[in-house]
Amino acid sequence: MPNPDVDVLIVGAGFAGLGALHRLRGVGLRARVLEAGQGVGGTWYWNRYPGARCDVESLDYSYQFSAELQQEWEWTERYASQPEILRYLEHVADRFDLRRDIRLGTRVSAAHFNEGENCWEISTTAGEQMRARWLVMATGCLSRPNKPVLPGLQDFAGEVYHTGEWPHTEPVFAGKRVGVIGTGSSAIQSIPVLAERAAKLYVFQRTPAYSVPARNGPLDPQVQAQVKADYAGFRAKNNATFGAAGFDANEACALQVSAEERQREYDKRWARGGLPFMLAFADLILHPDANATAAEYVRAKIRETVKDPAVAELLAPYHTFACKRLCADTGYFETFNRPNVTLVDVRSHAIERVTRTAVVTENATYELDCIVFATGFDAMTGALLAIDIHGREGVRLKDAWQEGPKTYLGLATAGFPNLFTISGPGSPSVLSNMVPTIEQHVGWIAECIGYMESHHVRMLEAEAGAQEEWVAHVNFVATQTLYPSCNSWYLGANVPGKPQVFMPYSGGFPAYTAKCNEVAARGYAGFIHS
Ligand code: NA7
Repeated sequence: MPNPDVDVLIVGAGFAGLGALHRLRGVGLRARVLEAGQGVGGTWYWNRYPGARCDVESLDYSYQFSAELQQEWEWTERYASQPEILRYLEHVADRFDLRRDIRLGTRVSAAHFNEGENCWEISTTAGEQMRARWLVMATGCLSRPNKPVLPGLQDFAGEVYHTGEWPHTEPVFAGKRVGVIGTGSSAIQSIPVLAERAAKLYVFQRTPAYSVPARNGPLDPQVQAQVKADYAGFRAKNNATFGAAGFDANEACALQVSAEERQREYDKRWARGGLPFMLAFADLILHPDANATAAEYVRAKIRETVKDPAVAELLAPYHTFACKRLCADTGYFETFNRPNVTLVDVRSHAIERVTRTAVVTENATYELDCIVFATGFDAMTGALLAIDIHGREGVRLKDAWQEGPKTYLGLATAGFPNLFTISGPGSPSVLSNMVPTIEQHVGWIAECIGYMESHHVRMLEAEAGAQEEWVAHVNFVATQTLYPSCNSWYLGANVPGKPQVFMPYSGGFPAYTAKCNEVAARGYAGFIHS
């Protein structure tokens, strides 16, 4: 097969893949998307567990590439639910006629770079083969479920679910004893809903989470109209912030203000709800003493909310505030006041095994009809490394990243020509509002490929030296924060055996964007082209 089937092959049809297809068409390239799911939507296709919703506000968590789309789409809630976001992405696929270039139900199993012909040879699990000059991995940061290996799980006679692979037909929990394993964002969203549906709910907690009330509700039509009156201005303002979101950041440091003023700031943000709580003071993720003030505030709220003091104490987190991703909830802590909910501390007595009918910890047996794993994801690298990717000289990405992912700008990896990662490790990705940062990557990649095609460049590869410098910079910036101080999925610490490297870029979206723009303006400095 001398000619590639398409110019660009995109893996994944979530926010990133759909956006990439649209933008690449815009620069005149033939692109095709391969998507494992039976529908578009990526994260929002798979994570359809009860209570699933975004914790970034709807008006912010949406595409900005089309002014018409921004005006037409009406969000109904302050934080959009999973079904609403999925409807939005389906609408985008239809409105921009994307579906004709998307192959659903097609899982990519391997991608090998053919050096003789400067193209990627892609294989699917169904045994199909395709060739493309460029490969864009839009495989998501949180798309490879993390499933703990529990002895005996295969013998469990009840139902087993993972929040990230939720069935399309909603399971019936009425009258059943349900066990949720995990207390991260997915658990915190689903537990209040499951508690209402199930006869009995056991929550198996290893690490308590910091969570703030989301204060979700119908989106005020006046607020929506106001934003739409100057959507471009709203985007420009938000894109200039650290996290590319309309979070209002306080410039003051926590310990430079009086205890009363600190309390007022925290109270104000707690009442308003949502993740901007973590921007109450500029140094919360930089200084341990500042951090401790926010941590203590949340613990006090938990003690106020949860009636049983022993349960409240177990739910109170003691690790660094926000160094595992902060959660936003609707009635999470209140749920533990229900008579049908029991908190099980699996930190002091770990889960030992599963039997035909129960989860057995070191000190008790819990008879269950259903187990819900809310145990998160092999984040940021899991979906990429699940594909057998071979670069130049047959080097496997798995080997190149043996000590942790190494990229240039989170966009490209030395030794893997003509391959781009959207929201790859080393880019702001999960520390920012995903949709604008995805769009920044998609725009940069489309312009880059367009430029290379028009300059007849057949091969583009990150320089090893430029990559080393970027990796060192990403690590340095992370060490200036408290992020590396706890065993989060940002670090890969949630997956046994995974190398522990702080993966996202913590220098902020504006600094990152400026760097990407500078690299492009200098004729793609740090890349070798031939
Ligand atoms: P997270 O945030 O990774 O949470 C997973 C939870 O599962 C967390 O509480 C883990 O405890 C727990 N876990 C994982 N493995 C085990 C085992 N083996 N035993 C007991 N408990 C376990 O995933 P989510 O899906 O909630 O959220 C991911 C992101 O999606 C979120 O941050 C938002 O960005 C959206 P641990 O803390 O590791 O002790």
